Amino acid sequence: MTPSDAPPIGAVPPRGPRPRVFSGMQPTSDLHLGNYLGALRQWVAGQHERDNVFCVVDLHALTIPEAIDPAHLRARSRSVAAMYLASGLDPEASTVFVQSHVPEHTECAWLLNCVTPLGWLQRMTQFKAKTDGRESIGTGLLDYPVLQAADILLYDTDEVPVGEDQVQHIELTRDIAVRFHHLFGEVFVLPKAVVPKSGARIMGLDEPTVKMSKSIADERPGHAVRLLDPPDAIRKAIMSAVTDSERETRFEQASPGVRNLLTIWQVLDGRPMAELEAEVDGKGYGALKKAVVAVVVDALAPIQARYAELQADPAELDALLARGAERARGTAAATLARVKAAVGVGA
Ligand code: ATP
Ligand code: LTN
Repeated sequence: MTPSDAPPIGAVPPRGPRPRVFSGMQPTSDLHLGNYLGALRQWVAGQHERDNVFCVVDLHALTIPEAIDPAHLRARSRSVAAMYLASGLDPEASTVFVQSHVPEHTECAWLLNCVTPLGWLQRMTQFKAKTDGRESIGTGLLDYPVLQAADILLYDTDEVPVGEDQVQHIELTRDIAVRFHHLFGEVFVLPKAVVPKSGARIMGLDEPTVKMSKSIADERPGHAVRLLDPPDAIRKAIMSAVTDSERETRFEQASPGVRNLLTIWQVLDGRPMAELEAEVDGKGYGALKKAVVAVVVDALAPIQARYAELQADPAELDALLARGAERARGTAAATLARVKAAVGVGA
């Protein structure tokens, strides 16, 4: 079919004055400092100037089925949602919901699958990394970015605040939308990734050449600081972070482990890097690590306290997620109707 003989379709609805933001995290395991500094912190910081939708992407978590514990997945989705709120998302300003509660995501993903060349998916860095060394690779893992594209496009999203590792997926989302437009006419808003200037790629404390990640943290206790870690565990992980045998604390000259610690400190402290460098100059890495412990413990204490309060009232959280899903569904259903009309399916 060519655009000229495509059926008439509903136009993209008028845009509100605020940019629409959409983002999500997988409930694969407990969130860590990289998730907070790379994504969650940005979500909270911009929420009152934007129109926000934040999702717990439980269907994405199924793409590595061996790592999933079905008995706990539902509870983990709830606890990741509680973590969003505990980190400062205001449910009045932000719609918070669980992906599988809004069935339009999977339906839209199918429609997008049909316009997505296989080669685009095979080229994704995350797909290559997650399949490396695996014998059996699920189709869901290959298709992961198409479901992510559906998540984003369903909400007429302008901005997607994410860590650096997700930029390629957001670019693919735009490519899929553009290809759909060529085939069937314009129905989507084209989104862009928004990546923080600092903290977009926090590295593993035990191996500063790899990204801090939930899956590695499950296997290696010293890899990450988790947002729910008590102060002792935070101290232990940071004090044993891998550095080097020098005393170099100037960011530009420092080794990867030291840069990572300086980055964490700078983002949470807010002062310019030069001021922090001067504060620990010549004092060795022990002083740097102590400063990082202090700032991380301080940043996480209020989040942990709010999380505990939310856990104490599970019915309230469930009600909030039900309201979130209902609100999300209103937008998602309208977009999906445009998509179906464009391709000529549906009643
Ligand atoms: P997994 O190991 O299960 O893939 P993950 O730790 O990579 O998990 P995701 O759920 O994939 O976490 O990511 C959620 C958000 O956190 C995304 O926006 C991602 O870019 C961001 N993020 C993840 N890890 C880091 C990190 N080390 N530094 C900065 N941002 C990160
Ligand atoms: N792939 C993302 C999680 C994710 C996402 C999204 C992020 C799924 N759908 C939509 C932003 C927008 C990750 O962080 N691993």
